[in-house]
Amino acid sequence: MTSFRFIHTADLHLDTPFAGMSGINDRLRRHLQESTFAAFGDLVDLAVSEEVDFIVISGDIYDASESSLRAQLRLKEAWDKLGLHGIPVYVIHGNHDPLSSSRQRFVYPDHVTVFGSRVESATAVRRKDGLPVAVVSGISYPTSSVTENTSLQFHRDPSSSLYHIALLHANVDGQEGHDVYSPCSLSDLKKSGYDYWALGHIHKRQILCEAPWVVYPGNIQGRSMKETGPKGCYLVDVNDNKETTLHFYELDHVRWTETELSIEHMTSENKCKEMLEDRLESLRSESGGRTTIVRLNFTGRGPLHSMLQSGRDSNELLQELQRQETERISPGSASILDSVIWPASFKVNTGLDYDRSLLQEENSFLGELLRLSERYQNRSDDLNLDLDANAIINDALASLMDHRVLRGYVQDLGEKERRELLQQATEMAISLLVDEEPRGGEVS
Ligand SMILES: [Mn+2]
Repeated sequence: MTSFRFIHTADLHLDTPFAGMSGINDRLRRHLQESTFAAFGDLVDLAVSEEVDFIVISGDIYDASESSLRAQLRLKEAWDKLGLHGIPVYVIHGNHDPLSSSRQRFVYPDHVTVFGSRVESATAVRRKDGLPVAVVSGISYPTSSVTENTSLQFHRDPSSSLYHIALLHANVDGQEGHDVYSPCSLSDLKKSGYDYWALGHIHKRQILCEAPWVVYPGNIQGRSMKETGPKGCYLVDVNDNKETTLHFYELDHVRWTETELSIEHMTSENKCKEMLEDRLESLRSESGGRTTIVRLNFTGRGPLHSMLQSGRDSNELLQELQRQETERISPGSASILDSVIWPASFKVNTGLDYDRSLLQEENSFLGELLRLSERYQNRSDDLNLDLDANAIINDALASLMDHRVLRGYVQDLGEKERRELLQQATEMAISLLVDEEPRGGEVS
């Protein structure tokens, strides 16, 4: 009878500053700055109410290696509460909070086990009867940058029949958007003989494998528009036969999300604003009271394209929506902060409403431009088919490649982003060129 349950979490990033949010109301800013702590507080409550046997935290507890005193005090409070309920915690440090960070003011209490810079193991017991149920192993980052494949240091103890859990802060199979620290492959992890790889580092929740379990729980609180959707932790149940079941619990207090709006049937600025307001209200009713930060993604073709593309008008429209939301949450208003839907930004992927095929056939600069763009967008994987389209694109990018900062940006673009960028550039060129020389009847 060796069933047990634990919480797997990672990337708490306590005290994330949420810098760079402009135009934001003070109360909302405080709510944001509190959100990493609030999510962690809910995690502690979940551990208590679900009576887990232990918690594993796979790195990046703090957002900054020079962690704030506030973050450390709040963490200590959480440890104390867990200690009071007899819940042990197993911790590794990641690239954001390596062992080398100098400002650790508190010694961790006895019920919190921190693994060092070589793989170490501990035996976890079931709380109700003290029966050993799992071997928990982990390795911390000594410094903020670990480029060695540390997963190779994990070897199952062949003499033990206990469930084996490995804590590792790593980028498995070189996932995009995160530094390639502690690089390793899924097959490295599979070979180790461990039953459950409790990963951290990649903030997107994902189960890479079920035999063995290889799991990124994601972070517990989204930190920017790059981290959309529900965020939380996994509650893991292991039964007597070591069969493992995962249940995801949402913990985030502020959710980042994107919503798409087509401008196809929008005939005026006022209509556009009404549709935006309607959308924000429906997001509010779906939010379950959770503060939501939303990016409004405009698509489709229509007369409002030019307005949205002009930075000035679209900025004013956004600011107007923000002003209305700020009024809802201003100190004098009765509404509660909990149901804020904050319109943070616009993403404009719209086009002019024109007959593209007619324009494309024109014997003009614009016609030529459209044909080129079309060829690049539709080119097949056989790049040889369209060498000159590629050459022209690369030519156009050459001056960016000479620029120290822009070069990095261009080189990091994936194929999909390149195509999106080209699509936007094409639409921008079309609206500029069409506005320049109105074509009778072709442009509405
Ligand atoms: Mn992280």
